[in-house]
Amino acid sequence: MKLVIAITQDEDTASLVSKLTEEGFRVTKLASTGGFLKSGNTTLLIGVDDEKVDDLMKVIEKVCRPREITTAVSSMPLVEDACISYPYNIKVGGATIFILDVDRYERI
Ligand code: 2BA
Repeated sequence: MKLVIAITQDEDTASLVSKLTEEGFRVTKLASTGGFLKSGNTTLLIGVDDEKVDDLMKVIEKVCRPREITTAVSSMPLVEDACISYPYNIKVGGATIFILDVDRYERI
């Protein structure tokens, strides 16, 4: 068994969770925050049999799409309490995925 941790954009979460549930995957949804943009994203925990991992990846690839986001980045302070913010385009991926081996899985 594998634990798939998928960090996704909030915009894709509702459709992804619905599609995964529809396809028979069990999902836990956590609200999370990206360290770089400091804005909300969603972390999904999905426990899945080894042979189902490829099917799961296909669903994630189908629903989650990369987006270019314009964000304000603050420069180094010029003088005390004053700094300049400037717009910056950044490409956020459709999903960041970690796949871990599960030693033991129990539902009690
Ligand atoms: P954030 O940390 O808010 O990052 C959002 C996007 O900003 C990233 O998209 C990437 O394009 C850019 N970015 C992140 N760190 C950067 C850096 N040090 N320098 C330049 N650009 C940077 P993604 O790579 O698609 O990541 C989307 C979200 O997935 C991240 O949100 C973070 O929450 C998570 N993530 C990505 N890689 C991770 C990792 N290795 N470990 C844990 N979480 C990760």
